[in-house]
Amino acid sequence: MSKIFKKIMEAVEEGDKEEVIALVQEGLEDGETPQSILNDGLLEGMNLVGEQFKQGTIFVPEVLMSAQTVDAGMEILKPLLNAGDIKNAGKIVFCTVEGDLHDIGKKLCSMLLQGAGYEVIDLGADVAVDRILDGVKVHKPDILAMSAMLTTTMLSMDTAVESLKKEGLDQVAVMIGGAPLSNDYALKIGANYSEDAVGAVELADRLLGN
Ligand code: B12
Repeated sequence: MSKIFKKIMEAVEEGDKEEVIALVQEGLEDGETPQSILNDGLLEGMNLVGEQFKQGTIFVPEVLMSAQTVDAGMEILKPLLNAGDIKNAGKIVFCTVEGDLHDIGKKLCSMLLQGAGYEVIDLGADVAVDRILDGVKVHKPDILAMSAMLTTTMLSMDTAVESLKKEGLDQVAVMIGGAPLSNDYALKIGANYSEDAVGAVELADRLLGN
């Protein structure tokens, strides 16, 4: 592995935002691709952090600092990952569901979807079902995308899909994702699932026939 990726992973682990920003820029100057800086540097770093969190060797404040470094790195990469395509593939309203603050996965999916020509309206994290319905009414998207990272919060996706039906808004396709979700759960609630950001683009393309 290139040295720069290892340095980025370490800086993410240490929650050192300034260092991550400097290293991402250095990587780009050295000719590394935005995709590899994202996957082999920032997200690999976040994986390490996730492992340590799981083992109980670090806690929420440290994870949050690391998450912020990934966010800062993604901000630099975003325009580069989006540069390829300007076609209008469709409109997507995206959110993380109520009670859930995890938004890195959502941001990453949004970035790649935008890169593939989708207009993404990001409602943010911790979004209640009422606000999701309002978002669908106001923006009239082709797809509603919802993210959840907690087994407790994913359950509100079912309520959201049911509420769309009740309000006669079920012409919108629904796609869901996040670590605790599965294809089985998606089928059960009448939604579509993909496990990662590349898959999110493929799924959106398939749903809209792009
Ligand atoms: C970062 C993080 C945090 C940060 C979040 C910061 C932020 N701004 O996002 C902070 C510190 C706030 C946090 C808090 C908590 N967290 Co947390 N967190 C994580 C961690 C380490 C990484 C998540 C992440 O960002 N991964 C990187 C991104 C890129 O991956 P991703 O989110 O999975 O997204 C990808 C796919 O899932 C998919 N995807 C995601 N969304 C969507 C949507 C669609 C439509 C599609 C198609 C695809 C898709 O595509 C993405 C890209 O490939 C995970 C551990 C882990 N390994 O996942 C725990 C984890 C999710 N957290 C966990 C827990 C328990 C918590 C807390 C309850 C801890 C506490 N005691 O307070 C709180 C809850 C706060 C809340 N109310 O939300 C647990 C969840 C357990 C469970 N099954 O419910 C995990 C799994 C850790 C663990 N092993 O215990 N956390």
